[in-house]
Amino acid sequence: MSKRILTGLKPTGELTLGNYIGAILPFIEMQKDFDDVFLFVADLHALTVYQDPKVLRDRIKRFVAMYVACGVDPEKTTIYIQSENEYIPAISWILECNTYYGEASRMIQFKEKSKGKENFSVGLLTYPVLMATDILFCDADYVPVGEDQKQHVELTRDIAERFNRLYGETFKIPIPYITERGTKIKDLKDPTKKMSKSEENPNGVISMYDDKNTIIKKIKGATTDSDMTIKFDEEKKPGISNLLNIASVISGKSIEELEKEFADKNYGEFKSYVGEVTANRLEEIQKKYNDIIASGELDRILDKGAEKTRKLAKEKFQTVKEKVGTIR
Ligand code: ATP
Ligand code: LTN
Repeated sequence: MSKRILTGLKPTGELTLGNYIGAILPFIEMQKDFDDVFLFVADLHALTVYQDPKVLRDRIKRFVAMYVACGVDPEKTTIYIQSENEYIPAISWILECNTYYGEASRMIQFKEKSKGKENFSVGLLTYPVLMATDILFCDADYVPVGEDQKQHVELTRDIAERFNRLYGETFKIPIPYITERGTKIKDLKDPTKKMSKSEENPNGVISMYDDKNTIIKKIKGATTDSDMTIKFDEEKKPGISNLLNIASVISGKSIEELEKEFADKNYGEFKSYVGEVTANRLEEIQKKYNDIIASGELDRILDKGAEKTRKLAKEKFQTVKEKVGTIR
């Protein structure tokens, strides 16, 4: 029986090399093995923190074009924008009424993003319920996400199980599919934290839109230790280990092969290599990206995705309404 996989990324900043390696590439691999795949732009999730409306509007389309440029096949994958589906927030309200305040407030991401702040939005608290709706409206089987999102998929399972118990079989119980492959890409300037698209210092983050010189310069400037050996050791050598991770994914060589290849080379030579392979890969992707933008194909892809997913969400909304009794 065919299984459905689904994932989304939120447009809170421009896509980074971290998103590419940690989320987009694993998704592309799964695209080969599954024949029913959904990928969307979680723009409603981005609104939980303020976004400049003009920037957000353009960025949503940039995300879609970048998905395709990276290798997501629009003929195979259903690509859509979350906010174009008005049934999603409608279902989400009903699920919110079946979620406990205690469980939502225990989410690690909520605790981290609200810590020390007085005025954060209620949306930051209900964020995982909207995510649950993204997953449940279309009966997704597997949800590929990074380790940080696993707790949200577990909450989704709890909400779905509770709803099914109370109102009868309505939702499929999804399974989180952790895609990290041991590669959490770190910030180049501070290799103890993850490379993040909403990070303010651009020098530690490689954007998917950076040009060749910028990428080479950023990698040259990456923080490394004062030792001289190119060895993978995340604790003692987080900077070099991060560069080894990047180089390994991009070049397709194993970490051990790279360690051998650079055994008697210095950090400068190694950084030049990592900069070169990374810049070449992003240059290829950017060429495709420009072609897609110029082709005018995006609207066709998105219309198709919206039509298919709205139909599914409308049916699920109808079922949910019948189950809870809000129906004439
Ligand atoms: P934000 O800065 O707004 O929190 P982010 O760049 O950290 O955003 P998310 O939108 O939360 O990323 O994540 C999108 C997907 O990319 C998730 O599946 C997440 O696990 C993955 N991801 C994000 N950053 C990295 C990283 N540095 N290395 C590997 N995977 C990552
Ligand atoms: N919360 C996720 C983005 C996201 C998502 C989803 C991922 C929103 N809805 C549904 C998987 C399934 C994030 O921050 N990466």
